[in-house]
Amino acid sequence: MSAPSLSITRRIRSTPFSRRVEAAGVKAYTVYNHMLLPTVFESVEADYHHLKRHVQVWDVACERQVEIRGRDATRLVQMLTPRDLRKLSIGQCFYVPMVDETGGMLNDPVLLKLSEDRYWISIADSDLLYWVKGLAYGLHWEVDVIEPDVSPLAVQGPKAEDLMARVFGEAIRNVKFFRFEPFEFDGHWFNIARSGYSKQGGFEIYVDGTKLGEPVWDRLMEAGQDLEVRAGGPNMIERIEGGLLSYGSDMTRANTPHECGLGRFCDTFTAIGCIGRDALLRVAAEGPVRQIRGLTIDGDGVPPCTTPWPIYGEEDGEDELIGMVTSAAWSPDLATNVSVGIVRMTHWKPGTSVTVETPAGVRTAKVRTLPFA
Ligand code: THG
Repeated sequence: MSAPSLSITRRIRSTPFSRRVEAAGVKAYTVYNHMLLPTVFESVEADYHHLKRHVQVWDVACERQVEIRGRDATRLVQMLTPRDLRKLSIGQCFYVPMVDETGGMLNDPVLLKLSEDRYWISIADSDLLYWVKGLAYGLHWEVDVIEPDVSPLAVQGPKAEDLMARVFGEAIRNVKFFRFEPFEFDGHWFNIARSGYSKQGGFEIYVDGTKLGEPVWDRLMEAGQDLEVRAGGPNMIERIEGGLLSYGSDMTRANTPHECGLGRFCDTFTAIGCIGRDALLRVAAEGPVRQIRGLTIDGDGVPPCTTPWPIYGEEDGEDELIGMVTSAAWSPDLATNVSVGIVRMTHWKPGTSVTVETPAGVRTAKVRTLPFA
């Protein structure tokens, strides 16, 4: 069976780095925020090993920014999330659940505070722009809500800091986790954060405009030759090992942040003004009845999870449906299948034995804590 290919048209937006990504031999894309997101260069496993040893440059332009600017910007951003934003300072990033009026997850972006009246919401895969624009219009508040021409380029892996220091200077080493600062490139200033969708460490360059995309890419590739720099992308195996969640896969509008294990990013009692606050107060106090967990699945490598796989557990001597697996991959380093799923509280204790109905057959599995590694 040959893998189907993707019909690319204008609707599936290219990025300032797309020509370089193709020249680097991209083998697979996914679509994220209506934009190309490269996922495989050599193979998922080879890319995984390389990411954990060296350094990669990722076209993550699909992490689009929703910019909120104006006198009421802070008030509007606080409406979107149960995380208390009074603790967010200029130059800082927060990972924030964003919820609707029922407390359902709309997105799980990284929020950047650029100034007292200006924010970037670096979104996951959902059309958050329309929700925010609708609110701003309906409230008649003094804010502009736009998608600026900003394209993140991630540099990830254990050698990321050395590579970044060569291109942007030694001062990059002083940028702390989830902080950002402007750095100069050919007379232009880019915000650079220590962040990214891997657990291997690294940075994200918010490349402003389209013109400089290829020059930045080229400079990183030239400077990193002896570091074995390569093109890469968010890696399914590494992100599951690291317990990084994927909106649309591991969580949807049907889940509260607490079910997603994102309760530590919620201050529901003090987040006054948050749209979903009333709905979340009860679950924040009582806790959820199902929650995201890791699961190791026995046997050989399972195929990717494209529709949820049922999880069964024993209850009063009978096998009952107690959850579903939403992402899975074979982990070469852990020598088992690692997966993410949502599990009912009766079975969510780490170490609990369950069975998972995978396309490769029914498998025994064990509930684990996230992250795996
Ligand atoms: N970087 C930026 N934008 C993004 C992502 C990113 N937008 C889309 C997507 N990724 C949003 N989802 C996540 C998920 C996890 C993290 C960041 C964005 C993350 N989590 C860390 C963790 O869970 O260990 C740290 C969270 C913390 O401690 O604050 O980094 O990757 N720009």
